[in-house]
Amino acid sequence: MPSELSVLCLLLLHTGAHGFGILPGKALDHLEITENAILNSTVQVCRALAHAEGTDFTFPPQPFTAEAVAFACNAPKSSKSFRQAIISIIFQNVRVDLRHAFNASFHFDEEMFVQGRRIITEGLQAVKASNKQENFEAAREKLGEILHPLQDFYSHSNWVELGNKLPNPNLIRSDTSIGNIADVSRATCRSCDGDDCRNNILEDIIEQRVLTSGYFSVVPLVSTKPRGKCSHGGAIDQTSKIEPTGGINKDTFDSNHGHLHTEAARVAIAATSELLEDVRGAAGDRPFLQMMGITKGSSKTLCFVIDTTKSMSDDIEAVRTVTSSIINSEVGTDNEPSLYILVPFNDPEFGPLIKTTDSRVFMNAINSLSATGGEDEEELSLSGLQLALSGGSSNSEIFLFTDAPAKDRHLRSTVIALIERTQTVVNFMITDSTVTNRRRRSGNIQQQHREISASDAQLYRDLAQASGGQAIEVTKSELPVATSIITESSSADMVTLLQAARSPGKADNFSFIVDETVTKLTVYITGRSISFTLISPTGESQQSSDATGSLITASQSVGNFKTLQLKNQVGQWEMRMMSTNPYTLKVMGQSPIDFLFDFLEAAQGLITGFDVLDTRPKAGVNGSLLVSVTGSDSATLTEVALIESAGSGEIKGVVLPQGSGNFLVQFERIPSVAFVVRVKGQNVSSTPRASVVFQRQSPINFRASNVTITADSNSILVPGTPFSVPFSVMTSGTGANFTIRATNSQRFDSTSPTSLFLESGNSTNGTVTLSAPLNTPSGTDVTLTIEAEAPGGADTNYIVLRFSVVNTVTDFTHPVCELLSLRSNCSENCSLSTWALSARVSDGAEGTGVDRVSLKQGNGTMNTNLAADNENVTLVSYSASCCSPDMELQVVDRVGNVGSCFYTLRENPPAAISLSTKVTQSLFLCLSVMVLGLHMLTEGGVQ
Ligand SMILES: *[C@@H]1O[C@H](CO)[C@@H](O)[C@H](O)[C@H]1NC(C)=O
Ligand SMILES: *[C@@H]1O[C@H](CO)[C@@H](O)[C@H](O)[C@H]1NC(C)=O
Ligand SMILES: *[C@@H]1O[C@H](CO)[C@@H](O)[C@H](O)[C@H]1NC(C)=O
Ligand SMILES: *[C@@H]1O[C@H](CO)[C@@H](O)[C@H](O)[C@H]1NC(C)=O
Ligand SMILES: *[C@@H]1O[C@H](CO)[C@@H](O)[C@H](O)[C@H]1NC(C)=O
Ligand SMILES: [Ca+2]
Ligand SMILES: [Ca+2]
Ligand SMILES: [Ca+2]
Repeated sequence: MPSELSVLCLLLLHTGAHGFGILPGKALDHLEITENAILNSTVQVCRALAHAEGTDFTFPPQPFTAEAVAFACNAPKSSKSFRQAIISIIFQNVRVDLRHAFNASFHFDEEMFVQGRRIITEGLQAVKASNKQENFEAAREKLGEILHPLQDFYSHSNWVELGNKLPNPNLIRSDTSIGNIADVSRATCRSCDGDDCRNNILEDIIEQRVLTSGYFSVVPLVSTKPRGKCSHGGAIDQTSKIEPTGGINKDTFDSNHGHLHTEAARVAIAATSELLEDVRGAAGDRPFLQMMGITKGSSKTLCFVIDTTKSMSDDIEAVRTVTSSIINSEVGTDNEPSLYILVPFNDPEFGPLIKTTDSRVFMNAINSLSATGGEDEEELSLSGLQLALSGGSSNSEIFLFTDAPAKDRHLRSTVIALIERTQTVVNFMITDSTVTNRRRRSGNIQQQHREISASDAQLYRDLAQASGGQAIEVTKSELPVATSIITESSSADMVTLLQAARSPGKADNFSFIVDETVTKLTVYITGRSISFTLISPTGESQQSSDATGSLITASQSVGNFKTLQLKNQVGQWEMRMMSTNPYTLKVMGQSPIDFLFDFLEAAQGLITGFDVLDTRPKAGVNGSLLVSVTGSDSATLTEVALIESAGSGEIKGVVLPQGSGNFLVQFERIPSVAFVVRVKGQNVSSTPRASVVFQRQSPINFRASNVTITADSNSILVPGTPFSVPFSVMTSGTGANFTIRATNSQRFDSTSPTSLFLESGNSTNGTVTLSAPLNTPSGTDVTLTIEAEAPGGADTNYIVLRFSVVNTVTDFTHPVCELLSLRSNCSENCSLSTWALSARVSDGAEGTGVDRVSLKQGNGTMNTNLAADNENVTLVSYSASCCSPDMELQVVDRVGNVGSCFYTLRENPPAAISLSTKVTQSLFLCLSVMVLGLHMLTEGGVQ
């Protein structure tokens, strides 16, 4: 055992973070186990891809961090979305303890092996189906949920006690035996107390390799534990006080089987890696990385929502021009968008949402748009926007083009809910429409301008402002310029330094801090006749009317929209706005350092921990945020404040570092009015300039509410089967009849109450029923927003839920290969000779069919084609140099069952010991030491 290595890892950990204290209990360890496995798997995939693409790969230093892994994957701009993906997976994992605390199947308690495995395998099918439809957000959520029981198996069952050193591969398969499960009537444990609990599992159970797990209940006296069965153990488990006393869990070092905690955690990491490997096999390497938020290029999404009604032909032409210019200038550069989304809307139709990673597919979709129909003068703009917000990626930016008022104004609060929850910025490109009338009598052609009315435009302005975006109002002829200014400046590493709006307008002073990492400092202003004075950190000033000053290096103005490029000067700037017209002001720059955050809610009851909110936080009472600093492993937060959007009131939180760049921030009070989140921090840079002070702000404006909504349901919808989502609503304000709205992004048939009477402090229940049509493809994503609105709209809250549609899977076996021929004429000098094989791959008569065949190992050339006589058979031909004597095919069917076929020229194929496995082994050791510093459970020892 290379013990120096273990010592090194331990030291690194001690100097680093101390785990994720905000999520006490077993959450802590699920978090570490999950993060370690994700970092490991991602490194493996990036290494394999680099190898396949013939590029260099350098392992990041250990212990791995998301930053370092994104860098090693040659995707430094993805570090923020990678962090976000990891956090999202972990939150869903941790949530299982809060949502399903007493459901034994989710924790492999009470010998619920079959039920626990069903949760994993059905969830795994959903993950694979979602990935296939590129619904990565849904895939991540489900992935997090199923990793929880998978990891618990190793702590709660006797798998490790049976001497197993490797994961149980049958937990991620549905057609095999899980093992020899103890009969319900078979005794498995004897009573024990303290140290003698090491040997409380009956000898015959161990000798015959019988699987069992502990019973668990927090209710005293009433116990469902059958005679002779093991208990979970620990202070709050009441079953462990009943014969046979004691327990077998390995959640912490203090647990009854705490001496096996490290071993259990080690196997849980390996099991997590194995499941991730299966997901990777089904998805393919690039889509797997996309699920993890790692993409080539800039990792930004280019999302257009476009009105395609009759008067829009000029606008569509402008979008075409801008798109082709973005594609021509950015494809192949590291500023290339990694995802393209297009949502057309018309009246009465809207959609479909087109999502692609291929710029040509996107360009073709835009080229095929034409301006027709639309009937009356209002169009379904918010329906289109709702679809884009539901199907797009979080933390991104949307551009909506229209010249008409929204016909679907009733979606206003739904759209705001989705903006807040996905933290997406929406920019509106509003043009006046020109109606050409031919006046027959005079023969003149008259042009009539129809400007969108002030109140109609106000809805778009309000939505833009809520999201921190711009509502740009220009003529059709100005649109191309305005669009290119705003889209071409968008980049994944643009950070917001300041965002503010005043409506009605009033004179006000704003300040922002520019740090050394910021470049391309840009100010965006919307509003009419705006005047201001800009003051630099050195006290220099320049007025808006002054074209010769040195602070503004370039400026452009079109319609109500103005941008200024500022001289790069580090320090605190000031912007004195003089206007009394409404305006928005936004200051952005490029910098790797940014932040992510989620609102948290402390769990009530026996299980302690924090859950991420899918709703608005509670107004006027205390609340918490999880803030993650991205783009630097050495940055730390010094201040987090909630700033009132309309004024200057602010509430500062208490910042508690949690390690891995995460911070728990606790606020005494969440404002009752709209607010933004602002962070300040320090980055210790390696350059001589010792430390950088930075400030960032969320562009999105958030609101809190006196209404709470909770909902809990399965997250998988089966087409053709009605699906119920029970929810409850409560208000701490005055009782009244609340309006209830339930909208889903797929226009599935749905029923829900339209109003509920709420008594103050008492919760009221309701149910939404959704039905997906029978022909809905597996992996379809649906977002359901349930809203509750107080009379007159004085207060609103909502919950945003995501479901996956998954058809019942009956194909559980992977495709198989049959070798047709293998020819070799290898000579002494392997580089001068070649070998070749051909094989047929099929998925059997009952199977869903071969979806993908790829080369997993081997340096040769592979070709595949469908058999002429049978389209269910794929023929593979392969040829390689004799220096590359091994080859492995990965074969995947349409529901994601993954198989592999290995062929070799060697007579005694070696157990693959290569450099890579050695590296993996050392990592493994390191991780097993890492978990020593952590706990699977609190001392309370909740399952
Ligand atoms: C919540 O209730 C308090 C007191 O009743 C009130 O002052 C506040 O404005 C309400 N907040 C919201 C968001 O409605
Ligand atoms: C709430 O609505 C119900 C049924 O529509 C009505 O009978 C009741 O009077 C309403 N209550 C209030 C406080 O408005
Ligand atoms: C809440 O509901 C319970 C049971 O329905 C009832 O006894 C109680 O009076 C209600 N509380 C209020 C404040 O209306
Ligand atoms: C509301 O639903 C919850 C959870 O499903 C249930 O425990 C509670 O009894 C229900 N309340 C009423 C008043 O029906
Ligand atoms: C890392 O991932 C590889 C491949 O995905 C796997 O074989 C290995 O066991 C993993 N290592 C650990 C420590 O889980
Ligand atoms: Ca129109
Ligand atoms: Ca219309
Ligand atoms: Ca199959």
